[in-house]
This record gives sequence, structure tokens and C-alpha cells, in this order.
Amino acid sequence: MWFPVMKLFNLQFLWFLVLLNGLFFHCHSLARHKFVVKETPYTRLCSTKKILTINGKFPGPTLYVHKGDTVIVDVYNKGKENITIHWHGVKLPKYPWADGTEYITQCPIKPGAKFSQKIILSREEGTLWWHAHSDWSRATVHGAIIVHPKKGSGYPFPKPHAEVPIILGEWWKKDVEEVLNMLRRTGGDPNVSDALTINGQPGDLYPCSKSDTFKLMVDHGKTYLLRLINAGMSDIIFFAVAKHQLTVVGSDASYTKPLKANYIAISPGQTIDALLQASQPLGHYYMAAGVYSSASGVAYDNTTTTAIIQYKGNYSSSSSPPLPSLPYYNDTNASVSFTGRLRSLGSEEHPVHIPLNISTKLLFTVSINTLPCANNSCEGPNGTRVSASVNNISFVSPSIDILQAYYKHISGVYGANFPSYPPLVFDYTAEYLPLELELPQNGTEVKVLKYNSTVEIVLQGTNLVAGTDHPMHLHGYSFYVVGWGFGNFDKDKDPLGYNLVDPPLQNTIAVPKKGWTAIRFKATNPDDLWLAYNLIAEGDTVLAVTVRKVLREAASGGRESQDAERVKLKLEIKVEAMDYDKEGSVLRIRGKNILENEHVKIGAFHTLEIQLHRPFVLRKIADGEIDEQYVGDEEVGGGCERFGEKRNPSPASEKK
Ligand SMILES: [Cu+2]
Repeated sequence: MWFPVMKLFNLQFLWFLVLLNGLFFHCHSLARHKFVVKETPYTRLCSTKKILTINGKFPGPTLYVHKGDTVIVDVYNKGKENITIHWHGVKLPKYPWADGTEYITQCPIKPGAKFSQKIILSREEGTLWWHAHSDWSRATVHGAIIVHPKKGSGYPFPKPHAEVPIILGEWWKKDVEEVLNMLRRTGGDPNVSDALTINGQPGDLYPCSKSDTFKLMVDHGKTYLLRLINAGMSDIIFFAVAKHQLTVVGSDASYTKPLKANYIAISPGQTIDALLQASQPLGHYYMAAGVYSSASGVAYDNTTTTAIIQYKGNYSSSSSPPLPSLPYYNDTNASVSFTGRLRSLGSEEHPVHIPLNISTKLLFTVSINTLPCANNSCEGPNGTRVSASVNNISFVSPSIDILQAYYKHISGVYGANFPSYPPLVFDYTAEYLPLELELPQNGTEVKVLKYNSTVEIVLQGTNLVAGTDHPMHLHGYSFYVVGWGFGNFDKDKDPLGYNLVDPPLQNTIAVPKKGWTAIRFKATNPDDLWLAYNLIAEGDTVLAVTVRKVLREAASGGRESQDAERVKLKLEIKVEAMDYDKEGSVLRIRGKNILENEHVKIGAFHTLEIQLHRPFVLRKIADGEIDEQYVGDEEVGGGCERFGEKRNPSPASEKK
């Protein structure tokens, strides 16, 4: 028995850009949240164990934001292990530093350390989620992100009476890290979960659960927006509500054309917004969820989690509420036919922008693989260790994060040779494939894309080891799912069937078993520090906003005293010279202020510093000495403390 160990979250890229203009620093007042990672005892299925939580909550706290907001989350790691927190589906335009993907954009936050993460919402609107991105900690460390429309604008559907996060998860009686450790030791099949959960509760069909089953109280005649999140570890989940049809209106924080559905299929990592009309006779009704498991011979959690829709009012509720009927556990058709019916809304306010002329075409095979074990001692097929790969490369986590290596020019951390096409062409979806094809290469390779390139990736599932669905997720982008099909992708025929009118815009997609999925996006999400590094030239003008202490005189009791007042002021520095410090991690810009203002003279000479390898701190230095601190945005940082390196104490604070 074996299992697609790493089928989830395989896509990791490093973006490359060419140019952009303008360098702006804004000052905002930002909403700030505190996330304390800590162990908390929880009882499920008649036994108690300590789980990792945020602020003691499972599922964790919901972040409520509006489209376009920026918020800061201060993450304190009071747990025993390294951790990162990832904002799944948040694009973080030009700001990958807070993405929270371990060893991709940051080193993990060590126990006892803190990392302030700035979360920049841009075009997302709907439901997203956050989760831990280290080992299996996301099993319990996760929560919803609800992105409301901008203040003053509304939904593209009648405003629901209430909105309810429905988080689908999994519960193990064992410690989840123990499950992972065992998996690593044996190289085989992880213990399947003991229960599925809805909002942290297994529900009535499990022992010791009934009194805590999640209940949604509804008023007859009203409409409710269910914000579904699949926070499970690896499986697509079927979800339905007894006697109630759902109307899907969004997925992955993008609106869809209303889609009536008797059940929903939701990939791990995906979100679906669905309207539920409370239009049935007063009573209790079950909502229920169970996994879709497509790989034959692979163990799966075959239990069913439930929650209750309970109508308010006076009535006598009969014995047991009705259960909805869910598709059969291996009903591939039920899974793909639901997903295949999703369409972008494509309204005036929510238009579609599908790249039509593709500059970069990529074909990635997605496979389950096997690695040899000494004496065939592992528990994968024939004593091997189960692995996974994209274009036959099994990702090896580097020792420091790729983003830092990129900015600090540290070689040997990753290679830029991720293949654009499968290294070996074979009949990917054939029923029987030679064993030697199962062996992947291990590597840490990135595919570098040009800024503004229009990219199509065909994700081709293979039938190696076990044909199964492959959930794939992209960071920093949503993509249009322009096509999918069974069998091998045909580059001449299949594109003729693409939907280039209203394909859904998603950040997560499950490549169907023995099939392919084509996605498109425009590579427009570079990093502003790279911009600073490459863009500014002598003669340019840099706009900076600073807070400056200004002395003012005040009369008090006849005596003169001096008071400091903090004023915000804008400078425009005409760049005369630039250099980098010897590590290449700080860019110094020198020049004269050219903007008339009350506190700084025109022509006053300034030095600005930009930290190139971490969330940026911009400082002004006068005559070689730090005078006061410039803050680009809110100062954020921390988190990455490899090589025994501590955060550089800011020279400005040293002086205080
Ligand atoms: Cu993500």
C-alpha cells in the first residue's frame, strides 16, 4: 500500500522580471493581528491530545478583510518546532517576503521567534485561507480569510443573510507529526485520518462527537453564503446538503457564473463559495462530506463527517435528520464533471483577462515515483520509498530559502534548470509502464520566467506507480483553467477545445486521474526589491516618505521649553550616486532633495538605504551618520535566521 506523498503543492517558481517604473513608499494605518502558535489540548473521538494551534483555536481565527486591504499579522512561535504561516491564494503583489512558504520565500520561524507578516490583498475577493507551511502542521494550524468587496461595493448576487466558513479538515488520534515521521521512516503509506471534520468537529456519525457537532441555525426563507475550504491534507472532498441544492458563486476568491449543484467536489487547498437557500420544511438537515480517492489499492479515510442545518421555529424534529447522498468514493466522473462546469463570472465589474498570445509554453508531467531503499526495506511498492515529481524532478528542500539565496547571490542553493518539457517522452497514461520510469531525479530547480511573459502550463498526470488525481497550487498568481481532458495532451488537437471566453480563475486545481489540465497566466508578480536593485539609476528621482522629529518651541509657565513633534514628510531625492555594501545586501542611494517643504531644504543632501534581501527598511543617513529612520511601509521582518544570523539591529534604534 502506498500513497502520493507529495502530490500537493508541487509548483514552486521563482519569478524574474525585466522592468517596471516608479518606486513608491506608502504610509498606511494597518490592521494588526496577533497569531500565537502554541500547543493546546483538544478532545476528539473520545481521546485528548495536544495539537498545534493559533491562539489556542482549532480551526484558527478567521481573518476578515476587504478587497485591497493590507494587514499585518505578528506571528509568535511558542511551539516546539519550526513553523511558517502561508496566506494561501493571496497574491502579495511585488511582495513575496511574507508568503510564508518554508524554504521558498523564507526560513522557518524558530521556536521563541517572531515574524511580522505583511499581507497585501489586491484583486482577490471571496474566500481564501491561511495555513502552516511546515511539515504536517497545517493539519491543525489553519483558518479562513474572508475577503469582502471593497467598502461601498457589493456582491454580484443578492446579499446573503449570513456568511459561514465551512472548513473541511481531517483528524488523527495520533500526533500528526508522528504520522509524518512514520511516513518518512517507512517510505510507504501514511496512516489515514481517523475522521474528517467540518469546522473542527467530526459530527454525529463518530463516537463522542454528537454534542459538539457543528450546527448552522437558519431562518426559513433566508439565504446563506457557505464559504467552503478544503483544509484536508491530500484528498478531493465531496460535500452536499440534504434536500438543499447549492448555488456556487465563487472559487478561490474569484466569482463564478452561478452554478446549481447537488454536490460539490473541492480540491485540497481550494475554496468554494456557495449559496444555500433555507427553503425546505422546518427541520434538521445534515450537511456531509467524504473523500474522493482515485488511486486504486491506496488506503483512504472512508468515514463521513456531518454538520447540521437547523431551522429556527417551533416544530417537533423527527428522529434522525436526512443525510445527503454523496458521490461514490472513486467516482472520477462526479469529481471532474463538477470542476469542469465552473466558469468565470465575466461581468463588467469582474472581467476575464485570459492571455491569448502565449510566449512561454510549458509541459509538466506530474507523477508518483519510487526511490530505492537499502535491502528493499521500505513500505512502498516492492520495498521502495514513495516520492513525487514534476518533470521527473523530486523537489529537495534547500537549506536556506530560495528567495534569500536569489537576493544574496548565494550559489549552490538552487539551480535554474527546471525543464520546460518532460525529459523523457512516453505514453504517460498507459495502463502499464516500465518500472525504470518510476525513478525520479532529486533536485532543487526553478523555472525562471520573464516579466510580463504569457505562460501556458499543461499539467500532464502520469500513470506511474499509481494513477491518481494531482492537486496543484500556484503561489503569487491565480490562473485560468482553459482546458482539461483524459489521456495524453495532444498539442495540435486539444488547444482547439480550450475555453478562452470564461474559464474559471483559480489558484488550485486537481489534475484529473490519467488526464491533463491546461492553465494560463501572465507573469506580472515580481518583487519590488528587485526593482529597487535594478531600476534606480543616477539621475532618477526617488520618492520617500519619512517620519521626522521636529523641535518646536512652547511657552509653559513663562519658561521656554522644547518639544519634539513627529511630522510626516515627503522627500524627492535626485539620485547622484549609488553603491552596495560589501555583502550586496544594502543599496545606498545618495542625492539631493528637490521637493520644497517646511522641514527640509531644497538641495539638502541625503543618503537612503534599501535593504535588498528582506522586507525593506529604508533609512536616511545624513553625513554618513544615521539621523533617523525612514520606513518604507510598516517595518516588517524577522523569521529567517539561518547561519546563526540574528536580524541586524537597526542602526537607528542602536543610537536611541
Ligand atoms: Cu499557497
